[in-house]
Formats: sequence, C-alpha cells, structure tokens
Amino acid sequence: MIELEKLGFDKWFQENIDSAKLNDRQIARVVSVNKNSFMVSNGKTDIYAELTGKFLFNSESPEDLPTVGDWVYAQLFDDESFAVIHEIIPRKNLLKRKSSGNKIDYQLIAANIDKAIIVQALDSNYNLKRLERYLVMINESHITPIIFLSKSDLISEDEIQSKVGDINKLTPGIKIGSFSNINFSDIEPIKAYFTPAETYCLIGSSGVGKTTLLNNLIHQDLYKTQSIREKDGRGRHTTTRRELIVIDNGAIVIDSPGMRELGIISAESGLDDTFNEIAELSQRCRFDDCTHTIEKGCAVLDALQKGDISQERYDNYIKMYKESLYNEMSYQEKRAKDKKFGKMMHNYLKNHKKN
Ligand SMILES: Nc1nc2c(ncn2[C@@H]2O[C@H](COP(=O)(O)OP(=O)(O)OP(=O)(O)O)[C@@H](O)[C@H]2O)c(=O)[nH]1
Ligand SMILES: [Mg+2]
Ligand SMILES: [Zn+2]
Repeated sequence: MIELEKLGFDKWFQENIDSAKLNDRQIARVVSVNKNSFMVSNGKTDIYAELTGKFLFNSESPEDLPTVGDWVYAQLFDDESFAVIHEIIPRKNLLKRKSSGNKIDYQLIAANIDKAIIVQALDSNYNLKRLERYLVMINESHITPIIFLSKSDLISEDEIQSKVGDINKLTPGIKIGSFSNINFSDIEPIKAYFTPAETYCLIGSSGVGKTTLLNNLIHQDLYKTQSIREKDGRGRHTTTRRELIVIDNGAIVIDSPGMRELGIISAESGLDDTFNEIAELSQRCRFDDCTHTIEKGCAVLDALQKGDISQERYDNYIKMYKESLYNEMSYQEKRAKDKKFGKMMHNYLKNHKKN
C-alpha cells in the first residue's frame, strides 16, 4: 500500500475501494494513454495494459474510458509485464475540456487531480480572458486552481508584478507563481507550490513551457529515461511518453498536451458561420437582443413556423448558442450567477423542452 500512497492513493480512495475485487486484481494508476492501450503503475513498475472486452462493450461515452490519473482494478499477467483493466475505481474528479469541431463533446484531460496548474506564458500568450476560461473549467470540476506565469525572462519585474496584480483582482486569493525555464534559480522556489503525495495537472496553451518545467523539476536526463516502451496494435514496441510523474519532493505531476483553444464555440466566431442562414434571419428580428426563443417579431421563429428552417436545425442552433453564451461568460459573471443570464437560460430551457 505504501507504494500506492506514493502514487497518490489517499484516504479518500482507500475508503472507496471494494476489497472483494482485490482477490485476483490489483490497484494501479494510469500513467499514460495511447488510444486504447494504456500504461499503468502499481508504484513498483510500469505495466502495459489493455481493457477487457466487457469494459469496452459497456462504455457508452469517452468518460467511461480510463484517462491519465485514473485508479483502476487490473489483473496482471506474464510476470507483471502485461495487465488487463477491469474497472475504473470511482473518480474523485475529472478534468475535461470541450473538443474542437462543431460537436459538443468532451475530451478527458486527467482524473483525480488535487490541484490544476494553469500555465500561461508572459509573452503574447498572456490573456486574462483565457485565464478566466481555464478557471471556469477547473471550477466546474471542483479542483483547486493555481496559476504559473512562465517565460518571466521575457518581461521586466515591474511588468510581472502588474500582471500578478491584475490576476489577483480577477480572482483574489489564488496562488500565483512566476518563473523562467531558462533561469535554473527559479526552479527551486517553484517546487514550494507542490505538496508531497498530492496530484497536480499542468494545463495551458501549446508552447508555454509545461513540459520544459516538468523536465526541470525532475532533471531532464531522468525524464528521458522515463519514456516507456509499449506494444502497439501490431505487437511492435513503441516509445511513449509517460504523462504522470513523481517529482523529487514526492508530488505527482501530470503533463497535458497543449490546448489551442478553450470553449471553441463562440458567439462571434464559428456559430454564425455554421448557422449562416439563422444569422441572416436574426438581423430582421424586432429586438436587437432577441434570443430567438420567445420574442414576438422574431424572424428566426417565423422561419421555423413556415418550415423555412427545420426544427432539428433550430434546436441545434439553440443548443450551441446556449453553449457559446456559457463559454463567453466570464469567471466572475458565473460566480455572481448573473440574474439576467439565469433568466435567459431559463427561457431557453423552457422553450427547448416545449419543442
Ligand atoms: N524564453 C523562454 N522560453 C521557454 C521557457 N520555457 C519554455 N520555453 C520554450 O518554449 C517552447 C515550448 O516549450 P514546451 O515546454 O515544449 O511547451 P509545452 O507547454 O509543453 O507545449 P505543448 O507540449 O505543445 O503543450 C520551447 O522551445 C522552450 O524552449 C521560458 O521560461 N522562457
Ligand atoms: Mg508539452
Ligand atoms: Zn429572433
């Protein structure tokens, strides 16, 4: 058990396991995912793993599949060189994001996270609006956020302090660290943000320095040797990067691939392109702020009634518009549960149910 504790298996999980399932199975943590093959660790070794047929058969959505950070019941074979995953141990939480494209779908980032670290670089990547969106995403998963400002070598100390001040105004009390990956003297102080046996996930746009930081935290040479070999579908060994790593002080850190955008569907972009005929119609609505759900003189509702646009297309539009409004809403707006927005959502939902 001590090995598992070092991997982050805390009291919460100990109380949530079904010991009857441990007769022929072990507890392991998913350390990397590559399509339908996995690498799990029992705290002693990394083991190549696959899902049982039953597991796959019973999976209905991406959320039913293991992601990095998940704890699973696994059966070990061949001298612990191969494992079969039977079940996911109930998650403490799940960090997910909207996937790109038109569909409203989710991509899993990681599971069982104590703290999510938003990494934003102090160059043109720095953007308060985007920071807010990450905060919303983390908040929705009930995970504690931390903010790391990277590439501090690119701007002056005064500029950094003014940005830290802006973030503090946006979200008082949040922990904010700044560092440069090229000043090694910055790395030691940044370790203070990591508590042993807690699980952290680094998230942020591509290129902000997440992987470089993790390399610095564990010394690059070590990380290279931690890349693991696994069998691909044709039985060949391929090298995959381990995404979950225990750093020197005993904290567990998960690296995640960069996120281009968050809340892709936005009112200004995408939505109007996808539903251009509705966008055109909406210019003829009587009210400028028409929500196209209950208003008199709404050109969109008129077209729906006449059959110029199909019910399905209309429903899709409303669904996506609702999503985009939610995405556009700022962190503080959501926290304050803006009354106007609540009322609008209420109307949407009411109308949507009616149809
Ligand atoms: N000036 C400066 N450059 C940095 C710093 N940290 C990383 N870089 C550079 O930024 C680039 C991207 O760094 P990565 O660590 O790969 O970024 P990442 O966040 O892991 O990116 P993804 O894996 O694509 O999400 C590399 O060329 C690094 O050398 C820093 O603190 N200062
Ligand atoms: Mg990276
Ligand atoms: Zn309208």
